[in-house]
Amino acid sequence: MRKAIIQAVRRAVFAVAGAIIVAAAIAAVAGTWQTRAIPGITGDNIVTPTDITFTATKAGDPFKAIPDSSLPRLRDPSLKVEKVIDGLTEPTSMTFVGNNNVLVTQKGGDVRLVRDGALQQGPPLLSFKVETASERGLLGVAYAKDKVFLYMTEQSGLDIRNRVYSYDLQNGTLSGNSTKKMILDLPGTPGPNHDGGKIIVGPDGYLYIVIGDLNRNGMLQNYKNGAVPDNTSVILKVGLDGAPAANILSGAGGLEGYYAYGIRNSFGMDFDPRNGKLWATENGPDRYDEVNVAEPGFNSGWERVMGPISRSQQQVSEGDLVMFNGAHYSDPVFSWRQSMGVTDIEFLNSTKLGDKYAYNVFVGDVNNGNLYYFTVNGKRDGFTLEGNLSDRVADNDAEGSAITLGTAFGGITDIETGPDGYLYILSYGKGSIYRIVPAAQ
Ligand SMILES: [Ca+2]
Ligand SMILES: [Ca+2]
Ligand SMILES: [Ca+2]
Repeated sequence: MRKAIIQAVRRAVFAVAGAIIVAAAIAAVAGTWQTRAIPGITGDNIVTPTDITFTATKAGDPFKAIPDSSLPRLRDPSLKVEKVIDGLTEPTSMTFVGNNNVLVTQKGGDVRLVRDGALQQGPPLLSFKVETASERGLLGVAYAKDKVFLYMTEQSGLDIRNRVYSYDLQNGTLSGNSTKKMILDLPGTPGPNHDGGKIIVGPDGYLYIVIGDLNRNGMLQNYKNGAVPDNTSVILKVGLDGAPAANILSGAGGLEGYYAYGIRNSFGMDFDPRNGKLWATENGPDRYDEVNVAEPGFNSGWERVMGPISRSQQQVSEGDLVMFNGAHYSDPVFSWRQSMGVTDIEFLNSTKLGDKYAYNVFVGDVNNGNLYYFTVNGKRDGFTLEGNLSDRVADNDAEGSAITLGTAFGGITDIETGPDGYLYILSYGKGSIYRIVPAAQ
C-alpha cells in the first residue's frame, strides 16, 4: 500500500497537474514532523535545533554499499550501481558539503544530514513547516561560501510563498535561527504545481534559482497582453544575499535578476564544467520534455511552444513570443516527445568513470526512474546524436531506449558528481542515494 502511494505520488508530483486526491495522499505521507512556534518571528514556521556541528572525521571513502536485491540496472557492464544511503522520505535535492557530508532535503520539510557515509538518525538537522500539496514542499538545497541555501513553499498569512533562506555554516557548524535570512520571496499561487525549486551555485559565484509558471498566464509565459513579470517561469540570477545580478533583460516590470524565462517548470540545472554554460531541463505538459542550453536572456517559449518550434501544433513562430530587450529564443538541444517528468541534469565533472563519461551529461526522470546518458558534442552546444535521434527528439520508446543508461532508480530527483568523482543519484521513490562506480572497483 505504501509503495502504491509512493508510486502514485511520484507519478503525479513532478509531471502532471496536481490532482487533489494525490495531494491529500502526499500530505498524509509527509506529515510526521513536530512543530512549535519560534517566539517573536511572525509567520515563520521554522523548527530547528541550533549550532549543530557536523564536521566529518572519517578518512578515505566514507560510503559502503548496502546490500540490496533490487538495485537499479545499468546497461554498461563496465559500471555498477551501489546503494550507499537508504531510509530517506521523499528526498528532493542534495548537496555535498566537504568530502564526507551530504545535506538532503525531504519534501515534507526536513533537512537530513549524511555524515561519514551514514544517515544521521534522531531529529533532522533542520525542520520546517512547509506546504506540501502537489509539487510544493522543501525542494532545493545548495552550499557556497559558508552558507546553506534552502528553497521551500510555506504559508505566509493567507498567502502561499516559495522562499529561499540562507543559514551560516562555519567550521562545520550550522548556526540556527540567529543567522537565518530570507533572501528571496517568490509567489506560490495558484499552483499548486510548477514550483520549480532547484538552487545551484554558478562558477561566477551567483545563485541560480528556477521557479515554474504556477499556472499563471502572463508576459513571462509569452502572453503578449498578459500580466507584467511576476517572478514566475524564470531562472533567477542573484548574489548570495539575494540581490539581483546586473540586468540581462530590460522591458516591462524591470526584470531585475532574470536570467531566463518562458519556462513551464524545471527541476534540473547544471553548469558545463568545461565552459561554464548553464543547461536546464524543462517539463512538458504531456508532450516534449526538454533539455536546454540556457544562455543569458533565454526565452524557452512556454506557453506557446514546447519542444522544437517547427513541431509546434499552434504553428507558432518566434514573432509570436514575448521578447524583452536582451532576450532570445532557442530550441531545446533535446526533447522527449512523450513527457516522462524530466528532473535533474548533471555533467559528470570527473574522469573516474572512464574517458567515455568524463564531462558528459546524465539526466533523470521521476515517472520511470530512468537515467539517461548523452555525449556532449565537440562545440559543447548540444549532444552527439545519430540515426532517428539526429532530429534531437526521442519520438518513441525505441528512440528513448537508445539514450537510456539505467532503469529502476525509483524516480530520480537529483544527480551530483561526488567529491570522489563518482556519480550520485537521489531516488525519491526509494528514499535512497545510489552511487555509480566502475564495475571493476
Ligand atoms: Ca522550450
Ligand atoms: Ca527522433
Ligand atoms: Ca544536481
